[in-house]
Amino acid sequence: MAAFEFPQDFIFGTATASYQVEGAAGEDGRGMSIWDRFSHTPGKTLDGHTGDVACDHYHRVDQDIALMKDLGVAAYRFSIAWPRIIPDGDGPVNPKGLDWYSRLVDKLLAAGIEPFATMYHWDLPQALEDRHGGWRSRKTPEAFARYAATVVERLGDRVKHWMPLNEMPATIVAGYDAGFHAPGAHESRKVLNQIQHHCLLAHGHAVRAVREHGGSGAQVGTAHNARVFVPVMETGEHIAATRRAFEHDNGPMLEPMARGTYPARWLAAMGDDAPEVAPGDMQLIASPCDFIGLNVYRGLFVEATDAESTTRGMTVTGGVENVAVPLQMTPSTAAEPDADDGYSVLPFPESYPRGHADWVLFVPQAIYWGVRLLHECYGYAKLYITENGTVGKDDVVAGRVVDLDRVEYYRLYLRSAQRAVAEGLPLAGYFAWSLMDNFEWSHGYHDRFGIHYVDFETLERTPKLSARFYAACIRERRVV
Ligand code: BGP
Repeated sequence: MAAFEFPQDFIFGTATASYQVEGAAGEDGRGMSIWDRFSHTPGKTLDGHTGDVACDHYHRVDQDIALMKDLGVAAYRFSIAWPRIIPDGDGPVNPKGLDWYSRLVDKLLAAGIEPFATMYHWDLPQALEDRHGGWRSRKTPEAFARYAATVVERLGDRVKHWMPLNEMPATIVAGYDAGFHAPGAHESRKVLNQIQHHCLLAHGHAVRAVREHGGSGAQVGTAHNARVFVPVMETGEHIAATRRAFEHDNGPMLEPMARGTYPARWLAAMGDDAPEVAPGDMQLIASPCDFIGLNVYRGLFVEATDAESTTRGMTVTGGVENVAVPLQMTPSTAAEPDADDGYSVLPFPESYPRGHADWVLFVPQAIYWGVRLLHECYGYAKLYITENGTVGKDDVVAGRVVDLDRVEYYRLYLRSAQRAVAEGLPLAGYFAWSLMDNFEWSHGYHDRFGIHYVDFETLERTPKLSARFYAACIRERRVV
């Protein structure tokens, strides 16, 4: 048997998100999103970059599907822009917006590529932010419920995989606490916890919308950036400590979705800042999912400590001020761990290998451990890696991008995915982030994550070496 093999039914895909690639910001009745406002506000993105044009995926979608065919991917994860569907968030539906995604889905299916649709990848209609305070208000999950039902009703005959909210922690913490994402707010702990609750409610509404309107075979699960912890060495005590770190850090979001409760300890730590919960909320939030998607770029190393040990103080939980790892890495909404939790998160040495951005630390084991811990701690019976990739400098030399750093990243992370499969963990597929270089949020077009290079002057796409590498892995169904 060949080394690092994947089973025949393992899904290899690639991913993008609406605001990062589509462009066509003012076309076909699209409303304004909080990312339009934010990126057009001076000082919010590097060099004032915006997603007005982005990769022009909106007009070049045929070409992009051809790139996917060349890769041989079986699935494409894209996101639907809420402001294209319901331009002011909760008013009239814009048929032209729905039509565009309907055509996209048809084209994908004609190319033999399975559509995986994300309902929300951070581009909230600006009108909801202006009128209700966005995710601060319960009106937003209510509006989201209607939006989710609208897209599932229209596309659910053909789209069988749905992901409600991409990376809720990014919305909550990067958007409303640290402020380096739209809407760029800095809210109190109390407000943040309420925002978290509203995002979870939206998730629950979306799960119900898929059940109600999704037709037969519809599957739903969130694309979550659980904070992944990795034992510094794979011995019993460090693995146990890693599990404690994982549950402590991720519990405030994963426990409600998986079990319908907030962790008792988290509620106690939050005291008066705990979210207000209406009757029926927790049941809605815990509407059973078919899978969970994990967006994973790096992990954090954990070691077991005894209560006396003082390697702590380098914890990465809590507010942004406490972050001892590079910013631009979404902090969690957990409370500080206690000394007697018996684990410590190790600081990264300055010389630790990483991508061309501080936060993309090369921790390939994060895939294996992320999958294993989600499965073991929260009972998820099916998982996808919904995003994985790295940022490179990506120089074009004689028409080629020889991104050996990205190739090596993918080789190691894919081996880690294969380990999960080989050990019998229920990992069903993997999506490379991203199909092409795109608008990397506050870093604009500076941070390139694509396996295709995009010249942002001409919008020409060029496969990087990593695209050829990924295509070869897919073709041979093993890490080559
Ligand atoms: C994705 C974004 C990517 C990248 C990533 C970061 O969902 O669309 O462009 O920014 O998240 O992940 P994290 O928030 O875990 O740092």
